[in-house]
Amino acid sequence: MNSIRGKWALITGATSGFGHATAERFAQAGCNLIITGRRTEKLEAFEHVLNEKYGVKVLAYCFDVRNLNQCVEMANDLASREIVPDILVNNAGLASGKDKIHEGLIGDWEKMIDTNVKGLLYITRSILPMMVARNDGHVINIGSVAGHIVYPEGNVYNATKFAVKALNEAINLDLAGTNVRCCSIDPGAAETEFSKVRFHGDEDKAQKVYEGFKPLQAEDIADIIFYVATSPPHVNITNLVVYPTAQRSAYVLHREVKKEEE
Ligand code: NDP
Ligand code: 8X3
Repeated sequence: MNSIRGKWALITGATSGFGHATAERFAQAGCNLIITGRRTEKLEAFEHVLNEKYGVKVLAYCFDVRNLNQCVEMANDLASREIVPDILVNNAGLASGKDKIHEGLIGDWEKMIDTNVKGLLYITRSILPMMVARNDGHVINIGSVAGHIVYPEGNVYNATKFAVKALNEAINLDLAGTNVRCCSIDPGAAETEFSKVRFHGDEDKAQKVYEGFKPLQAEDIADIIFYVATSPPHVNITNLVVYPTAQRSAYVLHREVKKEEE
């Protein structure tokens, strides 16, 4: 195992779900953290918890990854502190809406494209040059099984995650000859705030997504990210696809039917 104790990991979208669980997993292992998100209160409270509970150094940057200037400002601030992230987890992302393409909301599409594709690019373009200059680093992109197979009403979300898959491959190709590694971790159904966000805050609709089966938990993905981040420097895991056991594809999900409904 390649220890991450004392290293710096930058995790975008650490206020909930995968990002939050990953920050906690990394902190347990003694890794210093740079955490981001838009919800100030959550981010600052989490910064405090990580620092108090695990004794690691934590820097919190509250901003929207859709804002290029703010991505660059964070990178400049890190550079002024002489911090080069050893690990970048490009996690901030979302689905917004689930509609047939001819009924989709343009605002939802823009949110997803601007966050999942352009936001990931802005962060990568701001941080990767520092890694390349140091000839060391690890980029871990959170893609999705939605980037491998399109499902009905997934349309634009699918397209953004296909883009993440392409960019993950592109980063690996363009970094050939350096010691900077790049991996995409592509989960299936996982119970986080994802569905609540997708359905614009409708909790009932969100809960139904996970009825009748055991979905992936944020901690499952955090463990996988930790495994990838601690692999030896000569090992480059470029892609991992992970489904809950009840789900074998976007089209095959086994749900137990409740007795009273039979
Ligand atoms: P959550 O909604 O629980 O977490 C999303 C995180 O991203 C939050 O911390 C949120 O923070 C942050 N975020 C969203 N938009 C922005 C933005 N514009 N700027 C900055 N931060 C932002 O969902 P998950 O943990 O499930 O999602 C994390 C990633 O995993 C996403 O890329 C998602 O597409 C992907 N994924 C999720 C799956 C699932 O089933 N849950 C399966 C496969 C992939 P804040 O609101 O504070 O800004
Ligand atoms: C999230 C998983 O299957 O809802 O990326 O697209 S899915």
